[in-house]
Amino acid sequence: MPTLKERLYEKIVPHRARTAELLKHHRDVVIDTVTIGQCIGGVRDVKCLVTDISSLDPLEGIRFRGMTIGETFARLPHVPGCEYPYVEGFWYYLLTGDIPTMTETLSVVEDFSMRSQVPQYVFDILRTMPRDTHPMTMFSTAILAMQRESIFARKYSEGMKKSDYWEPMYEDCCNLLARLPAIAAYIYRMKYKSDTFFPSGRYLDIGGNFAHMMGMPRPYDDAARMTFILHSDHESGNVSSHATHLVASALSDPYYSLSAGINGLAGPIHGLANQEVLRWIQEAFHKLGGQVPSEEDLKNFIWDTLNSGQVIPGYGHAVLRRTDPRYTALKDFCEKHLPDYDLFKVVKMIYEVAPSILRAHGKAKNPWPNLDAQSGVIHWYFGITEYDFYTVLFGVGRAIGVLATIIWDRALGYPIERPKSVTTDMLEKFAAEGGLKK
Ligand code: HAX
Repeated sequence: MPTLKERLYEKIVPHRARTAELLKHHRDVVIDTVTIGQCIGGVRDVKCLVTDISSLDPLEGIRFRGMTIGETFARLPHVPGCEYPYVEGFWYYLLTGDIPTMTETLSVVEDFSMRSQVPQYVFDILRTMPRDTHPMTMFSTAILAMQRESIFARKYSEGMKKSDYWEPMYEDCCNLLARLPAIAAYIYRMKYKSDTFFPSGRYLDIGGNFAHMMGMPRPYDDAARMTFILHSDHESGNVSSHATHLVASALSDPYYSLSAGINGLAGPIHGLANQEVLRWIQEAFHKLGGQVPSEEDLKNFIWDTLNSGQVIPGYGHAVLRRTDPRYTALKDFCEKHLPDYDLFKVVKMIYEVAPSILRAHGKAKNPWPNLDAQSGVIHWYFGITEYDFYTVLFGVGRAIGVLATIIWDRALGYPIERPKSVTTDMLEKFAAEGGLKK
């Protein structure tokens, strides 16, 4: 008698053929308002989400509330003597669409400083986890563990008008955001720095305090500000943002919602790609006996990766069709601070050769790099070579955008999210009847 698992596999094989047939011959058949290709293919390009926090053009890239990356960096108040703006001012801007004055920015710095104390039980929980637990699992667990602090959950159970939902959401989101840098730094120092810690520095902004708690010299504070701002959001359709919004739509509080988003970010073709880039480059170094690869070596290595059925991490994108301007912004930082660093030279060499190889390979719709191709080298340069930590840094940044989004979701009373599913039988029926060709 076949086991359940064997029986399942017998079903999977012919079903795969049905799905492939639908995609090959009936991709453009319209069912209601979407095509069969969109229905099976991860809802690509379907406009069914609203966010004012950021927008994404396939050719231009990201805008934060209408401003390009360059404008965002230039126009928001800067930490005195630093190249990049206050993360707190960026939070103010994302929430309101108004560029804050220095006084308004500093009031958020002070407010966050008051909220930043992480409850001791969070550290205790982290300490009970096996030390080889992935840092993203630790990060997500720490966020979820704080759910008992939720003001939204308490007020909802006490009874609250829908028009008031945004207010405890705001409180929860500020509390959560203010604590994330300390949690991230704690995970790093506990896991990789023999349990040594630097207590939070009062009166420091998020970027400065994070660098301090990580034990990093300047200009890592600026690298942190830049990293957090660039990773904040990429319109709300990406996995981590959408997951956060989706879970929040059930009126789950921000702790449940962000933890879900962070779990999505931990996928290797989403946020974890930044660790994959460094793992992959190190593999190249290792294969070539520790040498910086020549262009020819690198080309062969890229082809080997593709021919073994793996993706080139840091390249391709579901929406973008050009080099990600976040990649360019990170590259500008490297050109200024680490122009002669070997690893940066390799990253640049990959940029020279990978797009034409991906074009020749013929699968990826976008052969250009995304931000993950460039972010890890900065942290590596500052001595954070434990690349499985990189996605946590992404997560601190991503929280800024997605928490701003879910405050607005509640303010505008967006309903619970509930797309409609169809069966493969139904799709085949649409295909047989021809649907409406797009
Ligand atoms: N290397 C090799 N193959 C690639 C590729 C890459 N970098 N990018 C896309 N492809 C392949 C896809 O796997 C897909 O193959 P199948 O038809 O066999 O499934 C095909 O090309 C078409 O894919 P696509 O339409 O161009 O891309 P998707 O929208 O399906 O996926 C991804 C977009 C970003 C997931 C994809 O480009 C990828 O896996 N890139 C490498 C991982 C990566 O860098 N991820 C980070 C993206 C940015 C981000 O979210 N950061 O958090």
